[in-house]
Amino acid sequence: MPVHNKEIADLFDELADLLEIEDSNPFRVRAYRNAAHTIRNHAENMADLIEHGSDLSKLPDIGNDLAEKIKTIVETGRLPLLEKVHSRTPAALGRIMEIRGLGPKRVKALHEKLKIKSMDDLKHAAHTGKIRKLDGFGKKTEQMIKNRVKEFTQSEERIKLNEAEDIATPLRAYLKESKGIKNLTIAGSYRRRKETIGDLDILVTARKNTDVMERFVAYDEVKEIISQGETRSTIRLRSGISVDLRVVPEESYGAALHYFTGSKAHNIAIRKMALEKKLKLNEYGIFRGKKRIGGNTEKEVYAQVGLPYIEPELRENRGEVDAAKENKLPDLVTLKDIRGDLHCHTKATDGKHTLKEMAQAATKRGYEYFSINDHSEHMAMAHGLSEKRLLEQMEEIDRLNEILADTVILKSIEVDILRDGSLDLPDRVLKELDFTVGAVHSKFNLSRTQQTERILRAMDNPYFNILAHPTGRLINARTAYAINLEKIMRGAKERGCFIELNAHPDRLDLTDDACIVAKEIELRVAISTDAHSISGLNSMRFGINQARRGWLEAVDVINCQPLKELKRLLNRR
Ligand code: DGT
Ligand code: CA
Ligand code: CA
Repeated sequence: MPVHNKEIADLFDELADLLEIEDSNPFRVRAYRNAAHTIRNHAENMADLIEHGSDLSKLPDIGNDLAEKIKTIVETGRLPLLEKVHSRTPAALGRIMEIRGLGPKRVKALHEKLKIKSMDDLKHAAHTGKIRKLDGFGKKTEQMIKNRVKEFTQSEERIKLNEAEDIATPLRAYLKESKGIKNLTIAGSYRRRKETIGDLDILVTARKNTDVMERFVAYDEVKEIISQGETRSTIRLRSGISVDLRVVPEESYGAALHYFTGSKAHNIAIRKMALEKKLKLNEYGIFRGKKRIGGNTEKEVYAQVGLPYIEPELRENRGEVDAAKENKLPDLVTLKDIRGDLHCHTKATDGKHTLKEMAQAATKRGYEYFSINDHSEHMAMAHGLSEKRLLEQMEEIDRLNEILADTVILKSIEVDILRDGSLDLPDRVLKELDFTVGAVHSKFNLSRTQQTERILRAMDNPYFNILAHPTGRLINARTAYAINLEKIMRGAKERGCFIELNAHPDRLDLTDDACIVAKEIELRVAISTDAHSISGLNSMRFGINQARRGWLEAVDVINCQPLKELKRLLNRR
């Protein structure tokens, strides 16, 4: 089994964390972190490079010593130095340090004073009131630890949709090579495009002589075969995720697809409708008595219970069955409906590509318009745009707009919402832009009321247009800050502002439920990628997935409108 770059990078990151807890030389810690970053983001596999005799020490941040270590990992799967460190400092401490707010010093104190060696030890110490008694800790920290440990253990089990795709795509290609394969669909929450996935559910139809089951359990990435049968097997992959494979007869494909796509609650609602019609519905088909009356396609399943086809993203039993009965299903937004991106960064701040490169990429995607929203100067980060540099960027946009025939670049900024709700650029600058995107990047710990008021104050500014990543959450990494989102959404609607659905797969901020609320109160949404590079523009499809789960139609999305209409919407004056 070839070792993946991610696995190598994870080992170096863990080493850096543990060394940091041990108070090791900061340069050494940094060196391992940088190496991890390089390896993680390198396009070619380290294993392949070594096999082809490439000199790894030529890579950025990799010296001879690190090149040797990488070689050892590729050859043996082990990093001996890390094992040595484990004998002094338990591995779990590295994971504990991922709890936001606990730095290396405090993790060290927890280890030394309370003998904490695992997440469970930490949980126990927090729940028995031991942590608050330590120097440098208090009741608040103890409560924070209790909450975070809970989140942490819950989030561990589900992976983000983009991570699931990275795992599913090569597996799908591999299985497709099997003998006699006909259909193959990844069903379950993956097909419903949920933001996180518990496990993968693969459904296959194949000819009798197929070897798909044998191939499945022999996949290179298998860590453990949990069960193996003729029509159903389950494996766990090295990444930790489990995968179910079911092989069904051709004529059951639609019924099985419906069943294994779920959700369970949706299935139960549909099965109830079948029962009311004295029909039986299961994964093999839809039956009247013993007679099969459908099940080849999902459409047949729905038709037999008297419903139109329901898109997978809607199948959560959140009103879609009633809407289908009344023929009031939404006409869900698609990627094709998107006419532009309203949140992108360039090299001028923390992006990777130039304005021109980003503009060309937008044109290539067929966008009618797109905007540049670099950070403003006062945001707590390096290279924010000063007023002067922003004006220069605006001039460059004017020049580019003269030569770019197909895509209009809109002038914008990601303006920072300060503690008191004021914006970090003066109105005289903001008014020169086509529109603004505003966001919270600091003071996440305000009370719910204060945070809500802060954002409403910001939207009082007549130059504020779109609230970016409204809750600040990072999936599996950072919970939303405390806000009354509905109040903010109603406030946005009253003021003529809009709300962003940030399409980055780490954010997907708004949630699907929040999109449903936005639609209810008729607040329109901007689906934006927050791209920091050309490839970042590709995240749009994740935003579309989430918007569809949130029942949004093209009319609900401002960047599905033609430029003229968009400009009208963004003009509050
Ligand atoms: P996940 O894996 O937690 O992200 O969510 P799902 O929806 O993929 O759930 P999973 O993998 O447990 O099951 C896949 C589908 O199989 C599920 O969406 C619906 C169907 N299913 C599983 N168990 C039941 C059940 O007890 N009753 C019914 N009606 N359907 C079920
Ligand atoms: Ca699943
Ligand atoms: Ca499953």
